[in-house]
Amino acid sequence: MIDLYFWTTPNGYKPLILLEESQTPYRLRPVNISIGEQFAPEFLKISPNNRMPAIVDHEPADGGEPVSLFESGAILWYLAERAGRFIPSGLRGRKTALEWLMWQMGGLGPMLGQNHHFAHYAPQKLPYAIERYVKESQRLYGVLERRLEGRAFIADEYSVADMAAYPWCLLWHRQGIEIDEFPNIKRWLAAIEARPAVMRAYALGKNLNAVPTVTEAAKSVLFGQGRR
Ligand SMILES: N[C@@H](CCC(=O)N[C@@H](CS)C(=O)NCC(=O)O)C(=O)O
Repeated sequence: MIDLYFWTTPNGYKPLILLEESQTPYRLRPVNISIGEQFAPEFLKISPNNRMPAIVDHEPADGGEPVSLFESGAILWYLAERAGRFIPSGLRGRKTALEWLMWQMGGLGPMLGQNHHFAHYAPQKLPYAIERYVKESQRLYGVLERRLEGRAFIADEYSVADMAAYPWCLLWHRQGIEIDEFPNIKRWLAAIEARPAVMRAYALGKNLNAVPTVTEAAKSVLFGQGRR
């Protein structure tokens, strides 16, 4: 059994998609980051970075004590290895899934996160910051568009790399992106959106929380945290 510490944001959906795809038994443990539940001492023991998602695996493969993990990329990789699915086999397929997973974690996710911040949440509209992150987002969409040319998925089969990038690219309309300029991404988004496991994951999320995470009240919880 896996406990998934989750809220309805792109990073949260990544492991939820994998758990649904692999039909791994799990319990959803909501962490409402809009009201500060990420600072609960019990949660910080699992996720010292005060961010969700995080998991606890109560039945790790080595038969030992429960294992906890934070960082969505590490969680995806761990759960995929545990399920024996969604990491291509062979040295080359495996390295491709890993490099695009790292690309999402180190590039696409953080840049789109800053894009959202400056375009939608910052108290001042700072043209330089908005333009910088929209342009960087467009560059990254260009990289993904070229990668998907002649390929159904990011690696040669549906993998953790797709599960990492999809929840972020799904929000293209909030990122200064014209999706018609990226036909391969548009086709890839539609293919993933139609997967029953992905539909189940988003239905679960909507059921848990239909309100946007970054409300006016949430801004003071989420932004400007500084050193605690
Ligand atoms: N690199 C981390 C980022 C996780 C992250 O930023 N989570 C956000 C929501 S998307 C969060 O929990 N924020 C709570 C906070 O800012 O206090 C991952 O991929 O897991």
